[in-house]
Amino acid sequence: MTRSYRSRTVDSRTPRTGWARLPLGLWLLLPWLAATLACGAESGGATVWRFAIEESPGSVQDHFARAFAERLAERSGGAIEVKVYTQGTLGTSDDLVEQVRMGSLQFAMASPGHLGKLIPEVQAFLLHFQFGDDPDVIAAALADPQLRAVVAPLYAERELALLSLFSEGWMVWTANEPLRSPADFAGVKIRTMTSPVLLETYEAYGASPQAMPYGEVYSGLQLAMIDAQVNPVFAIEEMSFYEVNPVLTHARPAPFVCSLVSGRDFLEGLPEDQQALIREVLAEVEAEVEQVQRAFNAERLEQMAERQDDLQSLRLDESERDAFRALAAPVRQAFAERTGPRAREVLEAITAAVDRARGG
Ligand code: 6CS
Repeated sequence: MTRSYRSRTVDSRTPRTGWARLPLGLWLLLPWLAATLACGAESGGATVWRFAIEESPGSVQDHFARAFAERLAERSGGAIEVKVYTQGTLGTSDDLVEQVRMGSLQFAMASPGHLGKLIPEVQAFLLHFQFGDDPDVIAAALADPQLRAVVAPLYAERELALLSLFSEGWMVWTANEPLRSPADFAGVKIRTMTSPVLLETYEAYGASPQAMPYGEVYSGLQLAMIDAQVNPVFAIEEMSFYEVNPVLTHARPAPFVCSLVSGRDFLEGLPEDQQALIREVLAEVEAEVEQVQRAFNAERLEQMAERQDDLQSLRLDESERDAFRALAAPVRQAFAERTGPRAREVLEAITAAVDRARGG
């Protein structure tokens, strides 16, 4: 069905005053600039929204953003255009979130793995061994409206609207040696995302974790500034980490959880029909992306094995996982005590969503 959507942006043909005539010119431009930043730009009559992802072309986030863009364009009859900016184009994950908060970017992928400094409570999604092992349960738990209702206000208080929460597959450890036991982690410089709970988790395993942006990980491994890193299989392939870190250990400690955000004021300022269209499209794309991430993670493991002769892929058994599970439990406890009642509320909401997803 094609619908018509009225653009809310200020007409881009607004008379422009030459820069030579500043400061008067700057004053005349300010209302136009403010409206453009808040609502997106306009191109050939279409409203243009900017959507930045943390990953490269061909990634899970890329699929999500492009499916979102295509459906919005189609169902708005071309009135809405979404421009996708891939990894590194507009800065690091932290930069993207700041741009959304400021209104210069309308949508961004914002992984809790990098959001912990801004919203400490969302680090609840990073704790190990809490979702169980069933991908259907994980997907259903992350889609659970009651869980999202607990988490969304934390985003809103930081000028963000939580639009989606989804899994990109199991986190997998890569290194030059197998990481079968906590003893194997002793002194290993493992790169993590920047949320503090991740550092604490790997410290508990005996490692020497280091936080760094995604775009620096390959060179960090290549130059031996770090020894290991952790990411889903599709990312290990797309970022070529396996070339310099060919031993993959599958401990299934946690899914990679991602959130999609927009600016709170941007979203609330949109007409009802546009907000409804966004939500309708997101529901479809989320369901599709769960299948896409499973396919990407399965296929790319095979592709890496074909390309890299020394690739090893090890799956930990339950007793091996138990050793990590035991060390992860106090990290959860400390997080709950230190981060406060709302973090405990998120933890309880995750547990309840997992129970509901299991049919409990
Ligand atoms: O490790 C990271 O920083 C990133 N990993 C993935 C799979 N997505 C986004 C995030 O920035």
